[in-house]
Amino acid sequence: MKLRGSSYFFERRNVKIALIDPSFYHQGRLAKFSRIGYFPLTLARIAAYFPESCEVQLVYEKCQEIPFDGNFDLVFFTTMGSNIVRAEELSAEFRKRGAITIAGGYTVLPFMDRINPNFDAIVQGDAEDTIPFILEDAKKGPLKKFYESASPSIAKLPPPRIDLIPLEIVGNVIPLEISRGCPNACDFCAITALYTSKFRRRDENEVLIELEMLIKRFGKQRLIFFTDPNFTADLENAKSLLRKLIGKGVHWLASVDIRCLKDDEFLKLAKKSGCITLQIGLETLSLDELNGINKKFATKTNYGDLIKRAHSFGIPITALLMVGFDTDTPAKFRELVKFLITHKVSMSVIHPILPIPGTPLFRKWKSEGRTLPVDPREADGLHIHFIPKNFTPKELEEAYWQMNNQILSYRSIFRRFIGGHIFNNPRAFLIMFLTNIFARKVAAGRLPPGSYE
Ligand code: B12
Ligand code: SF4
Repeated sequence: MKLRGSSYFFERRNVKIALIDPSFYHQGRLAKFSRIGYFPLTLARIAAYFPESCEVQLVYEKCQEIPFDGNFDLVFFTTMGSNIVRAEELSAEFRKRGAITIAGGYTVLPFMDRINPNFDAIVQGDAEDTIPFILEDAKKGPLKKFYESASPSIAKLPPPRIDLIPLEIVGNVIPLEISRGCPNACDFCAITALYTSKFRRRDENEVLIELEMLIKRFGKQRLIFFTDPNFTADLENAKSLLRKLIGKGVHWLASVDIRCLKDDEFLKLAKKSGCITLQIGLETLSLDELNGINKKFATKTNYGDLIKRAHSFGIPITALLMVGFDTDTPAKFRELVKFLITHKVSMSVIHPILPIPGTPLFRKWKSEGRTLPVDPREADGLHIHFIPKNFTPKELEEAYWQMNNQILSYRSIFRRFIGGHIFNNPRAFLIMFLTNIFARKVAAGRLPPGSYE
């Protein structure tokens, strides 16, 4: 018999660990996919922090069954959005079977009070400087209830355990991490809540070695997505990396800060090194609103001109936008759709504003009495958790879906892809065209954007 919280299981080899990325409930049912298109790095990265004496299994519930009878000693859950609810259910099941359960990831902070009793321990922040302490404590006795990362240096990291990722569930896009955090600290951003404005970078050589590992395991045909919140937070280093990617035959996408579009050298390097799209947080067309959310740097740019510039260098743009600003109205939404079509923006990912606990925006709206209680099942980036100014929450939600449908209508897609700009990089624009077709399916099912197979 195993004694929970005792040193028993660490005295033998083959301590059994499950690292689980739970699925999420969608319209009352657990979402299941054949593959994960946008494959997260999280579990493979965390797995690297367990010693050889541990037998580690990664479980991606969106595609795999949960091995309830795996006789695990420790079960770790990563959380993002609404999957926290499923993590709680799974934790209860594993606890019944005698395992110790630990939750971490982006959604623990917003739901701390609720989830506290449902896991043996909760981790806020990175795995690098928390897993070793958890393992140490597990050897001695019960875990502490709460572990908090001090966001350590990530210059040198052990290689992620991509060997543990089952190949058959990996979609077309695979992750590579260059940095963590973002110096910009926009008022609404989850990254600001987790890391404040602390920005950390990995050693370039290590990144290149990891890239070779990815190519070896997954092949060159898949797109590399840089998981960085802001790939160009350090523009010179980003350029240095791109120089080294040239000639490797890879294709990639990344989230960047709009100011990089002013830099000719960056745009040339991006095209030459295989960029398929740059995802840019435009958020809104209103300069006042950009100032209000502390994204002042974006007010000093002209979105239309910079998108045109990117196109002239053969770089398709993915616009990341939010709805629910105080000055938003149905007329403003029509203006936004018109802007995206006129400027032939290849792809748009839109979310209602999410007041995330820990952000300045959340604090402001809470003090104004505008935040609404959040059912964690609806923390999926698609529901409204605040009182908008010119809409009721329900009206805003409907306007949001209507806008998605307009942008992803065949008419809009064709208008955005017809034009001379596509000849500057036909392959990249073709991939983006096809992504719109996949995104139509995702939006028709009212799934979170990016839920590609
Ligand atoms: C890939 C990705 C997705 C993919 C795949 C998700 C999946 N699990 O299959 C898709 C596109 C489906 C997705 C969906 C969503 N996502 Co997402 N996603 C990402 C992205 C780009 C990369 C994640 C990654 O691989 N990071 C690299 C790894 C190494 O870092 P990490 O995950 O942060 O993990 C480290 C630490 O956080 C920690 N850690 C994490 N989990 C655990 C667990 C334990 C036990 C421990 C100890 C440590 C630990 O240790 C790791 C190493 O140190 C991030 C942005 C980012 N830069 O992180 C957004 C991000 C995490 N997503 C975000 C959001 C908002 C969402 C959505 C809610 C909205 C949406 N986009 O539609 C949905 C959620 C869907 C739902 N059902 O509810 C936000 C997080 C906000 C929040 N508070 O939850 C982020 C930060 C994007 C952003 N800038 O706003 N996402
Ligand atoms: S630039 Fe992007 S990643 Fe950086 S703080 Fe602002 S929204 Fe977050």
